[in-house]
Parts: sequence; structure tokens; C-alpha cells
Amino acid sequence: NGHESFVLWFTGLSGSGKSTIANKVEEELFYKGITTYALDGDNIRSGINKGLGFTKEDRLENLRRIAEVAKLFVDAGVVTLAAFVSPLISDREQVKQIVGENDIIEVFVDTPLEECERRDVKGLYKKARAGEIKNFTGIDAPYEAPKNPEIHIKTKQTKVEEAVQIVINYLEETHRI
Ligand code: GGZ
Repeated sequence: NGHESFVLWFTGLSGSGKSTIANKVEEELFYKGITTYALDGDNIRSGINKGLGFTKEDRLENLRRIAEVAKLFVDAGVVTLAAFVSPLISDREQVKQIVGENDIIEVFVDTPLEECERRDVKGLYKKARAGEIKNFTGIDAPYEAPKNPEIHIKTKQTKVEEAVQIVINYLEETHRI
């Protein structure tokens, strides 16, 4: 396709809409004939990272391995979409170092905690509030918002389809696709 591959790295709270947006971006890229692969908790935490939990240390190791895998996909020429909470600036810095600064685009899916908690699609916030889940991001574990993401999507004022267009437009304008 004449384009270099890269990683689109979606960060945001649980329930912020990272996977929803990433999946639709992937669909758009597919229509353009671009080979993609999406990494998320479902295919990573159940397999290669089975056994890792949500302590600070485990999240760092989770994200380190994901970054190494993403790098392999990029080497193979595949545009890689990664949707992980990745809550700490320092964790995301490590990811960028592993993948290579030039090969990664940070997408901040900015949904306020109150909105994620109001939706509570999986009932996890309720459990976290009840103390049934510990170290839950936004409740008793931190989320550090990116200071300078390449793409900043404020979901309260942006529909999913618009968010997808913002990402696609960015990729076209920066000649990534
Ligand atoms: C945050 C948790 C936790 C805790 C389980 N904190 O909405 P989800 O369910 O599907 O997305 C969340 C996912 C987060 O995994 P990541 O690998 O993305 O996290 S990190 O980047 O921080 O390593 C949520 C679920 O797993 N989940 N427990 N304590 N999210």
C-alpha cells in the first residue's frame, strides 16, 4: 500500500470507548485496503499476559509486553491498534520507547470518570466502589491524562462516527495512510 505501518495507541478509562472507536477505525482502514490488527484486553490478558493483574507492577509488565508485540506487528508491516487503559504517563513513555516514538500515535479517549461510571457497561465501577475490585482505575488507582496526545477525543461532545473521522483525517493529513 506504499505506507509505513505504525501503532495507534488508545488510552483512557475503563468504559471510555477506546475499543469501540478502535474497532471502527480498524473497519475504515480495512475498506482502504490496509492490513491491521487490534490488540486489546480480550486477546492479550487472556493469553500472553494471563496471570498479570492490576497492580502498578503488573500493569507496567502488561504494557511492556504489549508494546513488544505491537513492535513486532509494525515490523511485519501491519497497522496495529492497541486499546489499553495504560493509566500512567511513565507507562506510556515506556511503550513509546519500545515501539519507537516515530511509529506510535497516542489517541486520548477522554471520557470523564462520572460518565464512565454512569454507563458502567460491565458493572465494574459498582464493584470497585463496593471494594470488591481493588486498584480500579479512577476509583482507587490513578489515571494520568496525556499532556500532549497526537489525537484528543472528547467523547461527551463527539459521536463515535465523528471520533473515527478525526482519527482517519489525522492519519491522512500526516500522510500515514
Ligand atoms: C482497570 C480493570 C481492572 C482494574 C479489571 N482497573 O472496561 P474493561 O474492563 O473491558 O477495560 C478494563 C480492562 C483494563 O485492562 P488493561 O490491560 O487495559 O489495563 S492496563 O493498561 O492498566 O494494564 C476493565 C478491566 O480490564 N479491569 N480490573 N483494577 N481496569
